[in-house]
Amino acid sequence: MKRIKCLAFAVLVTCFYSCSNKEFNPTFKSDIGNNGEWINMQTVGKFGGHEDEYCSKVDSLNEYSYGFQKLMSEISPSTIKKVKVSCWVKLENLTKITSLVVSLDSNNKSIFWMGHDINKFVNEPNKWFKVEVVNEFPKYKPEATTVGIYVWNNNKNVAFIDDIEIKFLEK
Ligand SMILES: [Ca+2]
Repeated sequence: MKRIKCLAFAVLVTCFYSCSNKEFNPTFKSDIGNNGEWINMQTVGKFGGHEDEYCSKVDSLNEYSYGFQKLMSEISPSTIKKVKVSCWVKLENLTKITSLVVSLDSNNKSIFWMGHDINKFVNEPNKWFKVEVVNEFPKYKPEATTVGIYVWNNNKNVAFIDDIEIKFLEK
């Protein structure tokens, strides 16, 4: 009886793992400072981050925050339909618009570009707020297309960015 129970448990565990493997949602998280997927790391410093000292700062010198850049075929060989992005932001000035950008480039040509106004997620200056956006991608060639995700202070606003989390979805 005990052996049957063990066997049943093993089958259950195997099923759980194989079932969960079918779920496709590669996630990239960063509390900053670990790997090569992240660009513009020169903007990162001890500026008083969301949950620790470190975050990325954009200002009149740095227009683009730390962000994510990767070839789509390195994320998945199958087509990704959607991306969910969240990050934490702190703004000094709420009157200047700052954007969270999601873009696809194919052979140095833009095939998708969306600049989300992050100010509408922020109620007070100099406090951390969470920004969440979803984008649907157009058709693209995974082996020739690069995704880019970052904050752009097109108005030279001072903004702090931390804890970018990216989920790619098949549907
Ligand atoms: Ca941080």
